[in-house]
Amino acid sequence: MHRTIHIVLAAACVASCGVMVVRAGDVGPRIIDVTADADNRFKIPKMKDPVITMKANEVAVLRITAHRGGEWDEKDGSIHTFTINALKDRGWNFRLKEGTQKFPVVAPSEPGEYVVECTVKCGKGHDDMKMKLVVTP
Ligand SMILES: [Cu+2]
Repeated sequence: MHRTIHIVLAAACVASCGVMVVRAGDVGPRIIDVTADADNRFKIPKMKDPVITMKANEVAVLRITAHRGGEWDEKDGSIHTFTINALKDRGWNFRLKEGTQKFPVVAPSEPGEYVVECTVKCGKGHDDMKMKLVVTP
């Protein structure tokens, strides 16, 4: 009798733990890939005009891969930035080094369109180095 109960409890534990492991993978923050490329453009795989779409207050991780253009910031070696002026004070201002870096972000609570720009004078095309963040309700 006792043994039966123990086996049932153990089975229940294994089952629920298994479910939790699967769920933990599902609810992790979304990873958003962006490239700040050597031709001084932002790029997102499979998008002609790169746009990031997030829900208001969504938590995500930006995974930005940067490649050096013609010029860079001599002071700290940053080759581009990923900057949203309207959200700078909420952390949306990342100085990029060659390679891939991850940045946790929280979308603003105000839906709308936000312009992403590069603030490092990175060479030809720098003035047009922009993309969009669209925040949906
Ligand atoms: Cu740039």
